[in-house]
Amino acid sequence: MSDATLTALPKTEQPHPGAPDNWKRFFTFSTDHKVIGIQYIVTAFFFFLIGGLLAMVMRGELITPAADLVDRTVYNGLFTMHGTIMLFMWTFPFLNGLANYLVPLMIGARDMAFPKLNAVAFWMVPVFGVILMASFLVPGGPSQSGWWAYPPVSLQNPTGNLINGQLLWLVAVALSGISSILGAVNIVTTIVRMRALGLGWFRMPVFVWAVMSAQIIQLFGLPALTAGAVMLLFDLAVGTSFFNPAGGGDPVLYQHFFWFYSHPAVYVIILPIFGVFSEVFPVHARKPLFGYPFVAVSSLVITGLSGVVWVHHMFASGTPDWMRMLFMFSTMLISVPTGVKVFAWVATVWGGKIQLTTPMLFALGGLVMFLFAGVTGIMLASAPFDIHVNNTYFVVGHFHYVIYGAAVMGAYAAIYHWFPKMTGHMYYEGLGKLHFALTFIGANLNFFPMHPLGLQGMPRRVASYDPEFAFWNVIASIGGFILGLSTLPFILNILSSWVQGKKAPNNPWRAIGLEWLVSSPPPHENFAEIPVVVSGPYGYGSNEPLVELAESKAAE
Ligand code: HEM
Ligand SMILES: [Cu+2]
Repeated sequence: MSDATLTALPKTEQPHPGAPDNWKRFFTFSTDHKVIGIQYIVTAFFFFLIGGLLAMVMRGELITPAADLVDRTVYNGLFTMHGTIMLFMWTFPFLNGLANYLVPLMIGARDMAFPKLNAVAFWMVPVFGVILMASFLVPGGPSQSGWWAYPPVSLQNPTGNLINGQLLWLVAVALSGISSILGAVNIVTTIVRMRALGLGWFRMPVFVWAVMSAQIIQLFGLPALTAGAVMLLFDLAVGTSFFNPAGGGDPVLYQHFFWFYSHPAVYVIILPIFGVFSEVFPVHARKPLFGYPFVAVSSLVITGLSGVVWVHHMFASGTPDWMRMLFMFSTMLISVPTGVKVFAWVATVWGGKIQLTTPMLFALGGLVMFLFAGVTGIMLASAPFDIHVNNTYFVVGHFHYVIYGAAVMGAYAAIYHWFPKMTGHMYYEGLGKLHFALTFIGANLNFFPMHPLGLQGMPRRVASYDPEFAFWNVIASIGGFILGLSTLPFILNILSSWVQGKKAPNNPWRAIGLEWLVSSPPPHENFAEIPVVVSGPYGYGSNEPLVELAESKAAE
């Protein structure tokens, strides 16, 4: 090991004295990236279930044209909290957890660059989670202004109380921004500074590339979102007028703050999922990733372009035509690096020895749904079409195909793929396949009907609708309930196999990658000796060893 590598190691490389070695450590202020990773993931799933329950109530409401299950105010609170929880409490914490768990292992490091900061960033999540949930209890209930919180709606405060749902919402979102910035500083520093000897940029797994690209977006984008949230908080709580038109403020300015971050945010979500696809396909098709350097670099290209597309959310906000043209063009450009990735995955799977394990099924299902979302995304990027379907269910259909179809399916693929490594146990394949079947059928039944509904003109964010929309809504609701049901085999599988599942070998998939060279679950310090990497990450079918030290171990 070189001196440079040695000095780059964090001070925590010794096992923490007295750290409990059982489930209790997940309830401590642990600085072990693996414990923090699992803490994030489990917390995220807890909120995923809450967000899902709210969605079930909404689909229950929408199964009939009348607003008969909940009234309109409650419905507004439901979609606001559903969207907020799914984005800020589920996807970001989940992906941070995955990155936390995998990145140090994949780059041959013993921990993150700043282990204590890592723990602080995680423990903020339950704190702002509680703040957000508390808004169900305050008079007036949770915020009703949607997860985008546009003023002037978000400045209304009908109860007149200082502590109201919107205020709690803004505090939680601002804290979430700060927590994610801390996480991003840590993850980017770790990847840039702490790679094992020999792990040059073009020997780095695509997942690591993708996580780094996503976290760079957090660094430039989140300050805008957080500033916007804090300014809105001031307008709401102490009567400033940054965005309040009544006092001379500009509500559209808020939209710029918001979307400057919130469009790139979709790439913060989707890039690591692209990373998951890029890891799962080569392993379960037993082939090298096609066009590896292009797939790796396309992540950074997407990061760059993502910073110049936000106005496509404002085509209908009085945006001048020349600006619409510009942002229409930049939005469409993103399909180029995205297409590079999709092409590479298809070429990787093509003619491979495909093993239809649960992670592979989820990755393939996610890819199919992402392709569909890509088509509707390009349609939306075209300003004339977008203005036609703006604020209809077409948009809701599009982003749920992305966010459920690609991101949630990809998240499940990741869980099943790395579950043996994380827990040291195998999951049950049969339950996994049942989970996949219910998810895939449920998601398509739920989200496909939203496209015809949108084209027919059904507006989004409504609790009741014209009876002509009933047919597709019934189908969507049935799909929604199937989706809700699909989480049961998942939870059953994870809990029971974690407790009593078959013991997992160190490398159950015969995969290539540093994380598969350590035991399952990995020891506290990850690597007894930091490996020296001597080849690229996807050498399936070639006999090149990945690392010098591990040749003997890899044989087991
Ligand atoms: C990659 C992951 C993606 C995610 C997570 C995502 C998510 C979303 C969300 C949440 C919205 C709704 C915003 C609102 O509430 O008004 C939206 C709208 C939109 N998306 Fe995407 N999207 C993704 C990819 C794309 C792509 C690849 C394109 C174009 C090539 C695209 C184009 C658009 C456009 C133009 C709108 C605005 C529609 C409107 O007028 O409301 N999206 N997307
Ligand atoms: Cu966007």
